[in-house]
Amino acid sequence: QEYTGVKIKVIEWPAAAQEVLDRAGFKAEGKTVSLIAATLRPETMYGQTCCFVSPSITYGMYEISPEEYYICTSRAAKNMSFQKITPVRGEAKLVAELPGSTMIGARIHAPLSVYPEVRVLPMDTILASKGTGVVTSVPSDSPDDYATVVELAKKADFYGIEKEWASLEPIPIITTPNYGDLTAVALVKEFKIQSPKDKDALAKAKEIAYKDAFYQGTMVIGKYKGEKVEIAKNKVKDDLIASGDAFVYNEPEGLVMSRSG
Ligand code: ZZB
Repeated sequence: QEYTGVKIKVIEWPAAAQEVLDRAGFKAEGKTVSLIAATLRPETMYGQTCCFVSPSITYGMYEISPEEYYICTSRAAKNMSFQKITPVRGEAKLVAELPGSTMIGARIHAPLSVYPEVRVLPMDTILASKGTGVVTSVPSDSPDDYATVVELAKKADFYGIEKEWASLEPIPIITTPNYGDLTAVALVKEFKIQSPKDKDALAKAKEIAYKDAFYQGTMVIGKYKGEKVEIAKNKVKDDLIASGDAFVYNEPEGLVMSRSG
């Protein structure tokens, strides 16, 4: 599986994460720290409204250069080390271990998003065995993301977040003849999805959302507005890579198969 690894820059940490980094002796001055979100939908990055981490996964912060640090699962860092992403083949230099729970509420900058600043929020359904364990949220086009932000906004206190962090409006990115310009919102309604735990319905909705956007979607935002998604997808990906905001991240085939059954 080929993902685009999108660099989501940390602007300010919440106290809990800051403490962990202080204890590790990490000095942030002059350094860029990014959460690395693995996505199959680079063309939707305009609509990022937050970035999800799992509260029950411990992430690693890895040194890519003295000025640049990536946050992802140790499994992903290992994979990256064999893809010329880390400086030494087979090695990923761990600087600190950050429990996902400590990062909730971080202020971040997601490249291309119409929202200049968004937050890190919790997603319980993230699999540690897939991608980087970091998921960027595009509620307009991902049913899982839309179901999750609705849940978070509804039970903000329970999740220990501010309601406003989960309340940014989904942004129209792609229009399709079947679902209009907020595909995920339409599908969550159609399948009567009530929560991020409605696994089967969400899996079906995701499948439809992928196909519908790819084969019938047209961009309604950004540099490739008016172009077919099929064409625009790789152009947006290439632009993100050229600007230094993303890189290609491959997931070893066999592992993906054995994990997803
Ligand atoms: C942004 C995005 C926008 C995504 C969209 C999807 C959609 P898949 O299809 O099962 O291979 N993802 C990535 N890693 C994880 C993880 N560890 N646990 C749970 N979800 C994860 O999954 C790939 C997609 O699932 C990725 O692409 C990511 O969300 C999420 F409009 O990134 B995506 C119809 C889907 N639309």
